[in-house]
Amino acid sequence: MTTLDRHLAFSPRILSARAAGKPLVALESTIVTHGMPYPDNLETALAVEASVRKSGAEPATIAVIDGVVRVGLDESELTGLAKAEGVMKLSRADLAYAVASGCTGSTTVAATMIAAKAAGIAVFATGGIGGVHRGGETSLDVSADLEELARTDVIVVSAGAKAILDIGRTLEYLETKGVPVAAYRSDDLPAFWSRESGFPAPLRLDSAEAVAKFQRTREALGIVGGMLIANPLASEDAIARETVEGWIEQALEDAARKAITGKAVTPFLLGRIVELSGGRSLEANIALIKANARLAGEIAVALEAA
Ligand code: PSU
Ligand code: MN
Repeated sequence: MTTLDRHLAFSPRILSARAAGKPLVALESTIVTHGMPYPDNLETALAVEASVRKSGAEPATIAVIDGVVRVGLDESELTGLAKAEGVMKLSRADLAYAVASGCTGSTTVAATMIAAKAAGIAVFATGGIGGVHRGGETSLDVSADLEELARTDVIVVSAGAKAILDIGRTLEYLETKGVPVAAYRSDDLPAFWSRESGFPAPLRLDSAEAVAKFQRTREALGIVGGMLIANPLASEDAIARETVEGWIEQALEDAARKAITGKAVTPFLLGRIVELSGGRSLEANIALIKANARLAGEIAVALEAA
């Protein structure tokens, strides 16, 4: 029993899924509170849960509510988070602070990985991980998501790293930390809204079973830490890299002019790009997180059999 256990609360649905031996998939909540506007955030959160169920797994959306790490939220709790303003965006540094202080906060990739590990959940779906920001070599703005992937044993399914980042340096960081990065059914590393980032994927895996076998082999060899499965968005939902790049450059300029820093950077850029794209980036973001949830469910099912 870890010391986190008394701070973890499982929803009734998660408890019965567990009792029935159903595989679980963790979902994060920062995408709900800071990643998308209301009501798209709520509709997406519910659709993403449905995607996990289609694969035969049970979704466990994670958030801190009144100082308790909640594993599995019901619709009214998700609605509360989706409408809430000023909710904390929690990462490794402040997850325990929120619990100790009785706060409510959403969990980023890093914090969701910590909670998933504590809850015994091996697979987690998100949209795109955080990484090294453009100019990160001077600003030192590097997401805590990368360090978490290095140390916490959870398989993270995403559409790669967000295109607003410096993808090359993000890959270098992951390589240094020994984090496997595998594109799903592609030779290219996707870049969130686009199918390609301009970088080849370090590894390629073509089935959920292959992901499960790779993970079980890592465990057998005593290799700890997470891995990133980068799932490219379907062609019909993806946006061309050149199109996205224009919006990103404009959003970055606006962020610099407004002197946006720290945790506020990623939510600002995502929100600004939704405006600049006339909602197209949001549609792609919704499609990619649903696809990632579906794949994560398949991987969770395959892991049980591997
Ligand atoms: N994926 C999305 N939208 C998001 C995120 C992921 O489609 O908003 C969130 C995740 O919670 C991720 C965070 O951990 O963005 C990265 O924030 P930062 O760059 O501040 O580490
Ligand atoms: Mn940052």
